[in-house]
Amino acid sequence: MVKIRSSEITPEHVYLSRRQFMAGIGAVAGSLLVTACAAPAAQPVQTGQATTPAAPGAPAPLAAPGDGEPSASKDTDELGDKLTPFQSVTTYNNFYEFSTDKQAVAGLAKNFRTTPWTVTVGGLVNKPKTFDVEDLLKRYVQQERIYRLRCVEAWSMVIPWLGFPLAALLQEVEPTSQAKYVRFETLLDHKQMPGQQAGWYQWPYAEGLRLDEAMHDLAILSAGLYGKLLLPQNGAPLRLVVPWKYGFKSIKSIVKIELVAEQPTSLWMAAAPDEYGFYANVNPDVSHPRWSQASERRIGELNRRKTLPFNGYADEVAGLYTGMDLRKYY
Ligand SMILES: Nc1nc2c(c(=O)[nH]1)N[C@H]1C(S)=C(S)[C@@H](COP(=O)(O)O)O[C@H]1N2
Ligand SMILES: [Mo]
Repeated sequence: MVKIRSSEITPEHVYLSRRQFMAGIGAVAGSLLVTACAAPAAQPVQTGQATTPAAPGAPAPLAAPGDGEPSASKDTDELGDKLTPFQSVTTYNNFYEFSTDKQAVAGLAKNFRTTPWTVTVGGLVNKPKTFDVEDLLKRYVQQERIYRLRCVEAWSMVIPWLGFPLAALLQEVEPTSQAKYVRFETLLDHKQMPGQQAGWYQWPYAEGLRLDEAMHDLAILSAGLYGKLLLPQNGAPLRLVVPWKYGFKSIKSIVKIELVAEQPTSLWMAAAPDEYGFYANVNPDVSHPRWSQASERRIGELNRRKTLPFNGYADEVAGLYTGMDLRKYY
């Protein structure tokens, strides 16, 4: 398993300052928080260790969306690329359930109800379970992961997510030996999500990963960014983030996770099979039928930049695809 770079782990002081945002922390021992959060920094984290549930009662170190200033432990990613401002991350969004107009999403999603919210994890597992999102946030240490997000439309951002490895949740439900893929589904609720009234897509939004991709430490479930809980437009209360794949794989507002034997069909594969494949790994050498993927526009920058294979995470993830023709499996 790949090790998390130390640059991707939130230093202790960030948790401590974030802690000040939290209401009702009161008597919870600071030492408990420090122990839980300092552990990963002290030693390289293997997937197995990262999945250790947080100590019982350890609070989720996230500020409510309206509370506190957006904060991150660094202003750049590990390549030195600047973080995309909070303002851009929260006002330029793809979330077709609300609108196909990126700048209209935030307003339309403003009153989206994200509590209470449960995520059902089932299918080919020994221990199917429905989790309350709030419990998940207490159960696993929320790590900061500064990742590049590369949309298939050839724009990109750098976002300081807060989340935990998807592997932690999957290990807890114990996939059976027949489980080969993971399928994810977004909430279906056309009253709250006006975009779901449009008949062009097969709602609910669905996505999938191969099980070994899903178990990779870089794949996280995120409930926050910039030190705060996610706003609805970014996929509250819980969304997937798979940084080496095009952004559409990072499905928002998840209600269901299912372990399955066959490769799932995503909303985009069903809508345009010639344009969107199952793998969707960021690849400068495989053009979209209607545009090149060789370069991209980083939000906030004037000049285009070169697109990196696997969005810059090739060292970590290329091994998942050994022997596969990436022109065919796009
Ligand atoms: N349910 C759902 N998830 C989704 C989408 C969507 O329309 N619906 N859009 C995807 C696309 S195309 C991108 S680029 C990212 C954008 O995430 P962001 O708005 O948080 O930057 O979300 C992805 N997840
Ligand atoms: Mo996207």
